[in-house]
Amino acid sequence: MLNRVWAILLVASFGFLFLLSTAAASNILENPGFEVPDMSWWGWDSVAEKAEGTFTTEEVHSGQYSGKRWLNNPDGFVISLFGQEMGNVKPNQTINAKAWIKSAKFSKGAESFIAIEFWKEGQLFSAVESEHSSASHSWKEYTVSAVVPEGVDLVKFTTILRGAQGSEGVIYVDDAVAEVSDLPNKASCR
Ligand SMILES: [Ca+2]
Repeated sequence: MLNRVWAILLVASFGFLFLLSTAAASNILENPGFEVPDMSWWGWDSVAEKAEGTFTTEEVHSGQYSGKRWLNNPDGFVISLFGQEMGNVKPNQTINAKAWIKSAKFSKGAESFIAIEFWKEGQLFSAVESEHSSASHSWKEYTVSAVVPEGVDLVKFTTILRGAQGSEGVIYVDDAVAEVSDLPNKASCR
């Protein structure tokens, strides 16, 4: 009888923990819809990358603003990175991230995608990338899922606009989400 009581308590406890960990999955990105201009997203003015960015009302997926990036290097290879560092992420946790991107004026192999990057002692350790798209021209949701490796000390959510020599392209980004959970990575089981 006592064993049965313990068993019931144990099952109830696991159920409670499961509920707790499920409820804990919330968006950890700051300013994910770009509704607070000039807040949070690094990489706006990376002149060395020959790409520029701003907050804009030209195109939005929701709200009043989106983030806009464009390539600006007719003479060479271009890559535009911007995103956020995610604090308090631990090894073996799963990160599910997504963002809406609308592309425009893509030429010469320009493409866009999102990624989760893992850094170790100042070096890029590994990265998991979403599907790449070179011609969406309407709002498209990009998704990526990754498990945090052991030993990394920095995790970044990154939005990427990339081209070959002389590529042109504009992207609008909105409604980005990154959720962290201790549950197994469901996305890999499909
Ligand atoms: Ca928005």
